[in-house]
Amino acid sequence: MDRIIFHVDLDAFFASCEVLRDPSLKGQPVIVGADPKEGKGRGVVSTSSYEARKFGVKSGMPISRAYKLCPQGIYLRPDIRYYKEISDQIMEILRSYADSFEQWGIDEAFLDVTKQINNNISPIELAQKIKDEIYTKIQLTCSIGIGPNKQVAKIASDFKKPDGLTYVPLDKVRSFLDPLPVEKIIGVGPKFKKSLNEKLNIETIADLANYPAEKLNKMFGKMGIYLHQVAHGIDNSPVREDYKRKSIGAEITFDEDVEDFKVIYKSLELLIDKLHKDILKGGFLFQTVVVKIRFSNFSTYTRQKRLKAPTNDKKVALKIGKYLLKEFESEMKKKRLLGFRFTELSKSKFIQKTLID
Ligand code: TTP
Ligand code: MG
Repeated sequence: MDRIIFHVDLDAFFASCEVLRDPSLKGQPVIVGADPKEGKGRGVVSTSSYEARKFGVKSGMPISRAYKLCPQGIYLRPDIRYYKEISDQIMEILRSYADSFEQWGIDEAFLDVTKQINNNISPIELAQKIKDEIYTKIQLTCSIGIGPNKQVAKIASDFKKPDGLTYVPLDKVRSFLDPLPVEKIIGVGPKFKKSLNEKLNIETIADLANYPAEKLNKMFGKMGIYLHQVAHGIDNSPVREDYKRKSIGAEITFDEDVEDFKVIYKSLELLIDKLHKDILKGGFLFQTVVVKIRFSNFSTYTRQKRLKAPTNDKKVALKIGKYLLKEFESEMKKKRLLGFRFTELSKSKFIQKTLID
């Protein structure tokens, strides 16, 4: 069956998050990365705002070079934890639109939306709706590529940036891909590109499509065949969430540092209650639980336990959560923060109703 796949990529993500936190940076050349130390700094540029890109600043470039190109830039160190928080909020919005969902790095995701499209809503309208919701709720822009598979969707999202929307329907795939350089394909890194360019004289995706598949197979094995297919617009890889890397968690920072451990246990119950709803809503099982406790002097401890088998039983979570916190009970210091996390998630094949009840 024909699929409709979206690839969503946030624009200048780290830099846009910084502008979100400090709106006075809007419209300025913001460069996130190592400290430039007035041109003597080591390290590289993580990313930069589109205003900074006009000066030639690029991700991965030495920060000293960026400083030469754009000395008037606003240079900031990365705050990954903050970017991750924003990313989580965006991913939650995206996930709610997808039949299946796959996060790809901190600011990208694939959505299989095949079942969402009908006479009432076209792919472009749905993509616009997603862009609008992200802009209204988070005030960030993204670029969306739409195609019949992941490779085409990903290449399409990069086609027009920032704030782009590119739809490549099935019958336009070949004419869209043909003129693009081969390195646009996911999986063709700088080394691979070099050998395609230099050994085989393959520069564009059309060159790759026209190259005999057997020869590519001989040279690069299965990868050669796969790339040949991609060049013909074929990519059957599914949009599939990597549950193992996913986790559902939250933290409470107390308004006032807490002395009584009973309050800690009560807060644990509240946290687990709330998070467990998301476990059920997503149809997840968990196999590991993690607790985190921070004292008023900021010393922080995490403890985790892996279960013998995956479950979605809330009582088990609570029991283990309390067990893991027990060693801190006799600690006299005041408590500042409590966290809880379900990890090593998997999908339950059927909702285990008895357990939920
Ligand atoms: P990208 O999506 O590649 O870049 P971007 O979001 O900054 O810009 P674009 O509008 O072109 O999508 O990467 C996402 C984030 O990952 C980026 O904001 C910073 C980080 N990153 C690095 O730290 N180093 C790098 O070399 C790259 C490419 C990205
Ligand atoms: Mg991006």
